[in-house]
Amino acid sequence: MEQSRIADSIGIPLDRFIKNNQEQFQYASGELSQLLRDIALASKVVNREVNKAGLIDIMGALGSQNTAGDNQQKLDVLANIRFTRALSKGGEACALISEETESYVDLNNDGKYVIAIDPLDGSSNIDVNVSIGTIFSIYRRRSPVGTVIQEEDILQMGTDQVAAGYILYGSSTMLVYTTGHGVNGFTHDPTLGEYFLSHPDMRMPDDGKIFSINEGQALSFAPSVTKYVNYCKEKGYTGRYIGSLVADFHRNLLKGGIYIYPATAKDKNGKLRLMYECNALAFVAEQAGGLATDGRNRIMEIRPSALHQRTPFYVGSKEMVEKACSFAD
Ligand code: P6P
Repeated sequence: MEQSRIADSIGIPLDRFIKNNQEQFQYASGELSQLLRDIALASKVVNREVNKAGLIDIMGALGSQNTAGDNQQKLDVLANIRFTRALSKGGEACALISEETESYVDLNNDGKYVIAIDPLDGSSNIDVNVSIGTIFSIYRRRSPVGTVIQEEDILQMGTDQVAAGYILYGSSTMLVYTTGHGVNGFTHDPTLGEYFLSHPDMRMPDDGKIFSINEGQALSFAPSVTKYVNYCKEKGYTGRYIGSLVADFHRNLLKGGIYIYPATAKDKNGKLRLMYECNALAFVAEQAGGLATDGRNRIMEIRPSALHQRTPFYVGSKEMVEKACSFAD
């Protein structure tokens, strides 16, 4: 969007923004509006629960585990229910891939879109009042509308995303998304229950001085990772690791920086999941001028073979990711 339109647009509601920019979505903008409305609605409910988690008994773990073996927190399960219900009622989605469910969820054979979602990433931070997030990807189904969902609809590459974004439940709650025409950020006004454009045409600085990595795993880093971390320290960069991917990513998007979750002894293929964490943030990063790789290859060109597959994840400012990958042997 040219600068003048940006200035005029700040403060407009999400729905109005989508209508004003409908040429940017390759399909009917009403379908995108409905999908983002479904996601925004669920996020408002989750936001309300997150903001009062300490007051009612939804803190802490359920005692169950999700497909990835992570201990499920009560808010994880609640968030998954909210997003599943909102997308099901909205009618646009035919299937849902979620970190919280083993297989994909069949929603509506007449739906045209497949949603991949991490309903509440960073949930281990819920009890200590640290920002958490929702991450989502939107794909167009490949099989004919009205037929049974096929595997080709589910395991699509990141380059096939038609939209992606995240919600950050932080000091303020923000929805940030892209449809392949740049990145725009909306801030939730709880008094009006609406998202308003606050960060038009977001750009990730080409370079930065912040690196995010869990150095508690340093003893099992590959030499290339150790070399890059030492390079950052020699340059006097700042180490910042919130332990909540969306929060670290969002800060790096605004200020410049790199987030790395490499292969470790504990997670041989990295900890983060391709389908509902890495692809979405890779799309946003690239659309904002950044980069996302697995240490060598572009994240969005990884051909998925399993719903919950993991990948090493390097994402952030273009020059920082390029430098980190230059150490790969
Ligand atoms: P570790 C949260 O569980 C998460 O998926 C990301 O949000 C976060 O960046 C990472 O894992 C933290 O993992 O192993 O450093 O505690």
